Amino acid sequence: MNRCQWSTLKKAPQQDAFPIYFILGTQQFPQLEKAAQIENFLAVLTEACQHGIRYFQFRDKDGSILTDMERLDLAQKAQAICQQYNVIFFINDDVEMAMQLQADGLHIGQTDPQAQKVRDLIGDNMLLGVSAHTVEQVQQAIEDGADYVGCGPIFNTQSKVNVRPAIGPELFSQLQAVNPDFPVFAIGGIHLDNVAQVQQMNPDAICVISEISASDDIELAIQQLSHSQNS
Ligand code: TZP
Ligand code: MG
Repeated sequence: MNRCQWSTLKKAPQQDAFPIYFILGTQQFPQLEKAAQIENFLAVLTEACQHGIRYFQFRDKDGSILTDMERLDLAQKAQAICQQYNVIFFINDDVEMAMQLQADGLHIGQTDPQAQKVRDLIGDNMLLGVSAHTVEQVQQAIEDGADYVGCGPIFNTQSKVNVRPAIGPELFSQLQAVNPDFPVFAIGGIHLDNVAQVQQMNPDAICVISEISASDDIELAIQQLSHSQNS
């Protein structure tokens, strides 16, 4: 799979379902032992893929107890699952791992090397996502060759270490307005009880960790995250 095949990640206006971008690492299961964390990770990812997520980001950090070898092995397994279900596979932060696995994409934050440098390293065939929190950061990401920006946290969240304050729907709209043709994904604190507000902002994808990873009914969670209840 290469970047040309995903030439636009922009949601078409007539498309009724919001694409779901699921992010997961073993640190989401801190109450379990390592082997059970891995087992749970794979089971949750498989179920999420079966029920129609569009994107997956492998984000094993922030307290993960895996060794580097175990992390690489798990990333490979996650990639194979994504390939089976035609889910676009991203790696968080790790340029080397993304290149080694030939992932569909890489996602970086503002504390990682600048997107332009990363784009030079990964070449033109890999998708590049960048976290952006201000109008300037969105402009810079576009200039640097990003394929989408992830903007948030929209609401408060416990799922990230050193998380920034919530940006709320108003700033999100300003970030979308930087370039109406550029894909802007919403992330952070999005749950079934507030997703209607997010859907009203018309993001190009809805990104979640805990609403899927901690769900008792992953199928229902994905259905409700992706479909507006008013439509
Ligand atoms: N980046 C900004 S907020 C966040 C990340 C990785 C965490 C999102 O997790 P949740 O559980 O969907 O709030
Ligand atoms: Mg990062």
